[in-house]
Amino acid sequence: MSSVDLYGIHLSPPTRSVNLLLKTLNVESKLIEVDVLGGGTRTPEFLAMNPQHTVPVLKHGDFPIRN
Ligand SMILES: N[C@@H](CCC(=O)N[C@@H](CS)C(=O)NCC(=O)O)C(=O)O
Repeated sequence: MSSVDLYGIHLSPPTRSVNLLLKTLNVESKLIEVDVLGGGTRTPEFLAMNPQHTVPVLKHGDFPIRN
């Protein structure tokens, strides 16, 4: 499997949970820091990826996975 992008922030427990799972499953991933406190989840680009404006979001290619 090619690398996945994890959009999030270390301060976020849900981001850390997903990050731990990726590491446990040996899934190659890159953390893309989102400025959550500065409105980074409310930008048009982020809202297109996750209308619920929350991290974490996993992205594999163009396909976003959010909950
Ligand atoms: N349903 C999500 C919610 C995650 C969540 O609440 N993330 C917070 C940070 S810990 C967030 O992105 N807040 C930004 C916002 O609401 O704009 C989950 O449990 O994974």
